[in-house]
Amino acid sequence: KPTLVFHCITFCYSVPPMSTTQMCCHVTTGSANACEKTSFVFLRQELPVRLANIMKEIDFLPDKLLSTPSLQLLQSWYETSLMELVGFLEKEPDDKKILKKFTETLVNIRNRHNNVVPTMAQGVVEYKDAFGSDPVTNQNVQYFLDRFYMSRISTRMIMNQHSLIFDGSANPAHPKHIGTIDPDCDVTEVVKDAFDSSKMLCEQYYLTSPEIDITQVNGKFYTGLQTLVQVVFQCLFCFQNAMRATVETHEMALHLPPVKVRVSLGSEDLTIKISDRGGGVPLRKIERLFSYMYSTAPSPVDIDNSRNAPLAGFGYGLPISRLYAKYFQGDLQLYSMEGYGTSAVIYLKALSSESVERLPVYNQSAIRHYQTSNEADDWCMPSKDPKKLGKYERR
Ligand code: W6P
Repeated sequence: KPTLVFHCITFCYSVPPMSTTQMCCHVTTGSANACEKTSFVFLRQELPVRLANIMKEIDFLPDKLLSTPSLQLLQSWYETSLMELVGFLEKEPDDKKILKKFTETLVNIRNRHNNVVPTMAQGVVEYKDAFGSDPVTNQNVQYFLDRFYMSRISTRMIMNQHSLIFDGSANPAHPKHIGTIDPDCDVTEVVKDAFDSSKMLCEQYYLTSPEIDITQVNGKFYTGLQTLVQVVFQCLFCFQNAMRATVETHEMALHLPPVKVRVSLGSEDLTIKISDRGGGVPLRKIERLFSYMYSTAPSPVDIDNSRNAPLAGFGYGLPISRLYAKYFQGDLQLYSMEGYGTSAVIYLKALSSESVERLPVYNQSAIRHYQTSNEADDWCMPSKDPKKLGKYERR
């Protein structure tokens, strides 16, 4: 039975996190054949470990969620992929045909898992519709999905690196890129591109959009290793939110206040701050913007079909953007002033040696999270019906 295999794999290996430097040099160096072999030998062990680790956590989900058709389907994808990968363990790494087959398998696996996010979201919606959502469930779902999606980001990252580098075709538009990593990433240019794409969407939907006002501090080029997806994805969602807020709070105005962006490179952090004057969000609702359970759109299967989705109307953009930032030891935080506007701050590591993967580990401490789910909250809730304050009452 496959579960036994997963169990063994999970406990036989620990998961060593990789840095962006390693993703370019260790797994995936240059063009010589020997390196494809090294990468193959590494991945055929590493990928099953990462899959098995997260599958163990899926097993800890409440039965009511696990038994939904969405979750059943999703688990079957993981089982198939794991078995396919394990099949390479006793294969000969010097055989070119095997290496080619492995790359094809990786592409297959990636495609099989393309719809994991909307499928998981569908499961959560089904659960929420049937059993409701309370703060405890929300917290547990948040804990699990942060780990689950982080695991997915990491597996897709290393699978992509391998298949992009060894399928023999360099990216003609960006010959210097190593897979999805750009060794000379000009962050300001990337930010501008992300802004332009959001602007196009915004104009399609609202027929107007705010301008950008971008300032760069400390040097033009950022010469570290940054993954493009990482920066682009985070910026896109921030821009879309910022634009939507700006347009919707200034509907009657002739002139829209610009979205202000500042990119600053320090010795440790590379920080991108995106500020809008879109009226802001009250503090009470900020956490909810990052919640998988509260922000799930009614029909999450449409998430991939984003052409029909209203600008930034679907729920998973922000929590997943934050995961992309955290994946390489960064973060994404929101600071808002209700009545004025919001700043989204994206923190990235300035040094590639510090951009090390942040991976969930499956251990006793993680298991405990799934087991202590019914504790009562230890802070009192503000009452919906405020106490009578007599003459001090505010009107
Ligand atoms: C808002 C809400 C939001 C989320 C993320 C980024 C920017 C903004 N602006 O009003």
